[in-house]
Amino acid sequence: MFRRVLIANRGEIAVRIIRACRELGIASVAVHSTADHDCLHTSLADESICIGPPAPAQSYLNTPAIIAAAEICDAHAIHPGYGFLAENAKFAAVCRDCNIGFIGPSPEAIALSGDKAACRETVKAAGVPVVPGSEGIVGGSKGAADTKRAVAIAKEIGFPVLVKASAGGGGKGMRIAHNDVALQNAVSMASLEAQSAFGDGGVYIEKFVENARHIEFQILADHHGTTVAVGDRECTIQRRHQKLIEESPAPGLTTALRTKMAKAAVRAAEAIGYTNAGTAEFVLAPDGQFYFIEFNARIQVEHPVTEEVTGIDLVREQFRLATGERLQDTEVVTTGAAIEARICAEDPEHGFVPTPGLVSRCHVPGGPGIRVDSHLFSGYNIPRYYDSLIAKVIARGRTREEAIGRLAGALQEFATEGVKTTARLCARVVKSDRFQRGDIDVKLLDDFVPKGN
Ligand code: MV4
Repeated sequence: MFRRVLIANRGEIAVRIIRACRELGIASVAVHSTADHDCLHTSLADESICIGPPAPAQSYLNTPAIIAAAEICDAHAIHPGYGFLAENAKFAAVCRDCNIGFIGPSPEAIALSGDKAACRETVKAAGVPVVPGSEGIVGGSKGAADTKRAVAIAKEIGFPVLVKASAGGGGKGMRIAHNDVALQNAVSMASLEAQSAFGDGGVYIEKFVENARHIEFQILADHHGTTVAVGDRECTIQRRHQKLIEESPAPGLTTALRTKMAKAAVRAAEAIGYTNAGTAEFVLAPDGQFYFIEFNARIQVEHPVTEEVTGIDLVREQFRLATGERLQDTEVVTTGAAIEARICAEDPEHGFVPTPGLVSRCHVPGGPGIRVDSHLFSGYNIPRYYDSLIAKVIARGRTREEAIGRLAGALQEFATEGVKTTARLCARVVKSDRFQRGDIDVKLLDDFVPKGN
């Protein structure tokens, strides 16, 4: 096992990884921006190194600074967490060239899963259903996007269609179009947007699957050809592509459907040449048809719900797999149900504006079946530079009902003095009849988000 690992991240995921290091007997090295000097990851790690001013590009995205920090402290590997450098193929390649382990997939697998249009073709060729749409991109990568071709494809598959950025993912730069004129506009605009946001204007087309649910499968893959799906997650409750509530197992799936989707997820990962922990994302149509949409080459925010129902420590598995160890639990058993609510420092009453600032006092819930993954502490000053996620409250139960009851209670308890959060909003959602019935769709949130937001 690695003796010393650098964590190229901050917040709750950095804390989560430090805890895994501690259990495995790995010395942990935090890196932090000047704004994060007093953060929990900075103080919990065995060592910490300041890597620059708070702008992400000057600290947590600064490859030379992070590699230098790893060299200085003699770290044998880097764990990127999620976001920042986690799905940056170049960064993974630099680690390889510097003989520093990268806790994640190969640069090649990252590059392929990051090219959403190419990934779609690769996975489709392996026999996994994808949404009807364009073969590869409809241009935009070099020169203008081909609006005529987009219209021709839409004619074949029928409106409405989605225009997606090939370098995007997670709904970033996604546009819906209901007719020819709107589609031409959407394709041009999406391509220009993608060019400025990702430096790559490639866009592709998919039929818009109406009233779809977002279901994903956690994958673990070793370097010896074994790939397993270790449970599914329901992630449909999102606002502007930010998930609010996730759970495992996804309610309402038959065993037959779950098995079929798990096999498709494994096949997708194998086609990509994936190793380590990753996630295959699907949309599930109301008629029971499912379609692969993209593959995420990282540990995800919502990984704890899978850990709670499988008993697998996914971050520990990431370390084990990165050292070349074989997968052990190839027959994964899941028990009970787990639900996660993301608590963000945002004000739902005012358009979800971020609410950085001092948390003068706080109370974090506990009790049977409650887990809180967080970097929050009394006196924490939430910096304004980063993502607003401050805590994940995860409830486990023998049944979904028990998990819901526990989560509702825990969210009710959660308190931060000085900053507004999304905790109460999440409590209202999980206590609702619709959520309790498992009647989950993309519109469910509309009933809970205050008007005008
Ligand atoms: C879709 C879709 C329907 N049809 N793609 C993409 C990113 C992820 N956040 C959800 N995504 C979706 N992609 C096709 N071809 C439906 C979703 C989707 C969704 C989109 C917007 C807001 C909430 C959503 C919840 C579930 C699924």
